[in-house]
Amino acid sequence: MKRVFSGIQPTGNIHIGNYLGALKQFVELQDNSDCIYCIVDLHSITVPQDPKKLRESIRNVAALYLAVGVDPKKSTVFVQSDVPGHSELSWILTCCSYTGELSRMTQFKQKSKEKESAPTGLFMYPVLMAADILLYDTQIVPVGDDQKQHIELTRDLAVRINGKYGKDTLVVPEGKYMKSGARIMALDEPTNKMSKSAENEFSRISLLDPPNKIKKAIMRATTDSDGEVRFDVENKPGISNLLSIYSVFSGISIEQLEKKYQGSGYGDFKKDLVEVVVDALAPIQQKYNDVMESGELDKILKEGAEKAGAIAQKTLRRVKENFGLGL
Ligand code: ATP
Ligand code: LTN
Repeated sequence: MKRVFSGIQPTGNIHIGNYLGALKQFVELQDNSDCIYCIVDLHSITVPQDPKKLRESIRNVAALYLAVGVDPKKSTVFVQSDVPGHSELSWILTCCSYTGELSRMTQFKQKSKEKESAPTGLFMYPVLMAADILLYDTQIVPVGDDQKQHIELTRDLAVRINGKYGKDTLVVPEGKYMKSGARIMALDEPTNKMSKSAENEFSRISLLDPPNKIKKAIMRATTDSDGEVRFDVENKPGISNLLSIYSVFSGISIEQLEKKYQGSGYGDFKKDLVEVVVDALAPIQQKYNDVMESGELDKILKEGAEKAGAIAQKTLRRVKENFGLGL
């Protein structure tokens, strides 16, 4: 079975972009792969976090993993900072990375805004992500489109290290992206990706949003003025984004949707979309409440960390051996 690894930051507000780009793949892969899913709390402290809120958010993301269908009997679910190997391998990889390649990372450039006071953690973020992946001899990494550059860096680091320290030092992974849903755009500004951290809460639909909030976000979503429900990302980014969301949640193709709403204007289309999204999220919200009430979460995460920790130890032993580190 192929080894799969992915992670989501516990920064709150997991939205339908995270779900359609990443989480949905987590669930699909777990029947025929050996999946490890992580809550990457060390990544989230690259920007300041409130300790109490962070701890809450970690449990919130873990519960959402289970709520969307990640099954702890099939997959390993754990919190990154519970396995010390992530930080350890991260240092070894740091010493094999170049400041030039890290400076070119789009996410770093966007988030640091070239400020002197940009946190060093933001700069090192992709190396820690590479460590997460390489620590488990991962072959497949299901992620959204925006992570492509980080996956490429991970591959470059693995190939570079294998060239210098022996070809069996690290497994070179591959990214896996959804055909549709890999990049859901913000509802208010459909040329930006939907984001957890955007200020306007109506720019996204979070998985735990109540129906009236979902309705407001969709009815307010930015569209164009020609009134035609047609998929055309270049000229009609707003409607195209809503069509993608409608299509992946309902399973109806975009062409069929275009036909269905021919001549009917945006109002009806949006009203139906509200219903589709509310219906799709209702069972997830129900399961989330069940998981939170069950009191099983801590046990699942503890067992997950033990399982992940054992795999991590094996990889680290091999890497350190090849680097000549330790006794
Ligand atoms: P933010 O949305 O605040 O920028 P993020 O991108 O850091 O947060 P993560 O929690 O790190 O979000 O991402 C989790 C997963 O969701 C990643 O695989 C990422 O590629 C995916 N993802 C994030 N935003 C979108 C989006 N708008 N469309 C599709 N996938 C997305
Ligand atoms: N950088 C990712 C989150 C992340 C991740 C990982 C994803 C951290 N480590 C390892 C896949 C594999 C993001 O989506 N912002």
